[in-house]
Amino acid sequence: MAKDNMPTTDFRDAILWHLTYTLGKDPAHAQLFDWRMALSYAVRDRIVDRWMAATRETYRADAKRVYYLSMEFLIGRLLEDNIVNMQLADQAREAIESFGLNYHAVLLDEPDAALGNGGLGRLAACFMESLATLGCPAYGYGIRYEHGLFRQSFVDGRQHEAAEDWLAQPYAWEFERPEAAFTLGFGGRVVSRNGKSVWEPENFVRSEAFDTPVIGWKGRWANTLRLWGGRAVDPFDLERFNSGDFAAAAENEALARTISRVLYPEDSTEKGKRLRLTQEYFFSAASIRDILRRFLTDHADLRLLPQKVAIQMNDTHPAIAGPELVRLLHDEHGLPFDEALHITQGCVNYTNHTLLPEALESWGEDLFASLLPRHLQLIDRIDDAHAKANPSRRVAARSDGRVKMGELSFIMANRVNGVAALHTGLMKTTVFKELNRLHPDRIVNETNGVTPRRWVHSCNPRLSQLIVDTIGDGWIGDLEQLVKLEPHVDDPAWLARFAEVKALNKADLCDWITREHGLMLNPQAIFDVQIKRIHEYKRQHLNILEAIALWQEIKDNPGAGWTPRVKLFGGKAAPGYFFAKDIIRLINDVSAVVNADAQTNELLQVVYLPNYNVTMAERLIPAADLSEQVSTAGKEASGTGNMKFALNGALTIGTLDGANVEIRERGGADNFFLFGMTVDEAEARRNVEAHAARAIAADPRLARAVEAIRSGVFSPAEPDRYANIVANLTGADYFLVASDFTDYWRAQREVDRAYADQKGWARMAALNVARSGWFSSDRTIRGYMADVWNARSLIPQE
Ligand code: NBG
Repeated sequence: MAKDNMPTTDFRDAILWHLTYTLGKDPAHAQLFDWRMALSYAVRDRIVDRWMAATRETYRADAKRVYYLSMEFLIGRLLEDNIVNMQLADQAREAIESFGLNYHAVLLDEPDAALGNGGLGRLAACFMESLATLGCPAYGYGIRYEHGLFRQSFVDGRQHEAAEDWLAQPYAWEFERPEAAFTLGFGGRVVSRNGKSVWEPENFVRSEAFDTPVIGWKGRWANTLRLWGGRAVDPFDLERFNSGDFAAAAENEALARTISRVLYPEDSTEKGKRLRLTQEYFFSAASIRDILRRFLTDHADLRLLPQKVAIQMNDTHPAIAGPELVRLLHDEHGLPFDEALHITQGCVNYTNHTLLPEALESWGEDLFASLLPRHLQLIDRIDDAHAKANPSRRVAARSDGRVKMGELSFIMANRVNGVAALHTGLMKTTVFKELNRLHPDRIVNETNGVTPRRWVHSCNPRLSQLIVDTIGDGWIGDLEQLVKLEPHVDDPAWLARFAEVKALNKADLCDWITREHGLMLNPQAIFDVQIKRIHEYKRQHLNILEAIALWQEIKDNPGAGWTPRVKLFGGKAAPGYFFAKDIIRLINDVSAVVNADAQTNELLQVVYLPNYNVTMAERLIPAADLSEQVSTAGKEASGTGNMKFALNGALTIGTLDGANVEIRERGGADNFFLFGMTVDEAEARRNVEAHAARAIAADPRLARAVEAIRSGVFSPAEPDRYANIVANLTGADYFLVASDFTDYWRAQREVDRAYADQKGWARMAALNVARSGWFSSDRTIRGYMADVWNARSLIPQE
């Protein structure tokens, strides 16, 4: 093969070409990495053509562009996604196998890009895919963290964190754009010059762009994910080097790079560090400049901005984008302040993802002023303008000595949205009650969704094939077509195939767990799965308490006809969240004791899989029978895992919280194991004196399970290891674990009975699949396009 053989239409040749000329490898010596990269480049070439066509079309149509600003994009692996969306799966597999390689091993060689913590980041990744699928011209903007979310392992049952380095190898999908860089200022002071306020920053950093194309289903449209990396303005001080101070010579570069070095691993917990605010300003300011630059290439009148630009702030992390845009329009482009504010408010929108008070960002004004002195002044003017227009009662972004990013985001936004119906309703009555009263049309609901390409079609090929065989493949791009499955659930032969898919998926998972962790699982058991970040409100400790109580009952009464169960856990705890880390350790301790009990281990196993990530979710979800969605009512904004499970034929045991409510409404109450208090009941319960102690006294099973933890049954070498958890469960118990336990136990036994009827179970699970088509992120994005962005698709409608 000679170099001028490229471009080629033959996919196999394209891989060989890249192996030779891009990677410089002789096929005879190529490693898995080389083959994976060569395959990725061959796929990428084809994506690039579509990408450029889409970009040209966006300019030609002078269409409104959507900008999705997010501190997190939890992407996972992209190779299979891209192959599938480009409809190259058969060609890619054939080509790779023709080289004597295992196709799956090549796909799995890719590092899992974890530039996010959990649901919020994964939602952003699903949204990017749906935006491309729908042909909505859009850009994702975020940070190119050198180290994504930490790698988790267990040492004596305890979480151990290690740095992750997805960029240790070159990343196949990105294009570096050294020309698209901005110099950003921090700190310094504001001076008055000719009656104008001028910010004189003290420090400067450069933002450098890295672009990843995001291809939609069937390759009909592609958008850009642009991630910023921090660079020094003067990377190297030759004078200091020459004088022998080698470390100091590179100091500027090291400091600048720190900005994009690590993802903050907190998730719905307290943050508030200077570096975090620096990161927030860094990526928001770079993105806003980029947006303005693009607008100004084709337009001169900045007043047209809201017609051409919709900016979505994914939670409050990019909230500084609002004041930054005001600053650029007013200070740098000379528009009057009121006009600058008005234009900005026409562009900016805000999604709220949590009501937990500890997760609502705010910054001490001294810290804020030391980093962003001009922005603090502008926030005061924004507050004043807002108060003047809404004189009834003052709600301000700056109050009590703090800058409150939720209030700021709301005041700056054209639309504010929640992520599930229940959550949106609660936003109106709790955190944004007063602002909602002032702006009753501003809050809208956009219930979350997930992309069916990754979360059914790719991760569950057997189920996908069965659905395709049954109703064709239209559902992959139009998930609501799944309703066409409904008549088939009463066909015994079809239902048997449906059950067979689950059985085979479970067998695959068992093999993998045996290979990776040396554990043998009972594939006949209910696979009961809780995978998500570890947080008190998500109540993994309720689940493990039930496991303890179940273990005790089985021991009391081994012959009572128990339905075998495997409880699988996965998830990371924020490194500084000690209670969550205790929960992890407790689950591991319980697992060690229960799995070693020969009297019960045919009937109950508890497994905590380390280092849960997107790839692991793709393995676990297709093999799950039962989806644990047990948060305290009112605390889980939406959940998206709950949707993935339902779509893959798992039944939910859950509370009336987040999107569970809508999943149950659509799937049918008969196909959902509901338990626990409602939001109002939970609120009322918290006011009952000693509610936890009462609940424990009223339920001997619960009392015995708590006592086992307290007395060290699972930590014999250190009986008081869980004193903290026990004190919480028997004391304040804000998340109402004790109060919901009895009903949870009841619902779990209903699960046992339902599962014992295998056909009945399969029917319920199939109904869940058929009725979950609404939870596609395509539907969600259509909602944003219509209600929030006023944006349209540029794919010609058939
Ligand atoms: C999370 C919520 C989830 C929700 C995702 C996506 C944060 C701050 N919030 O319930 O906890 O599904 O956002 O909306 O990560």
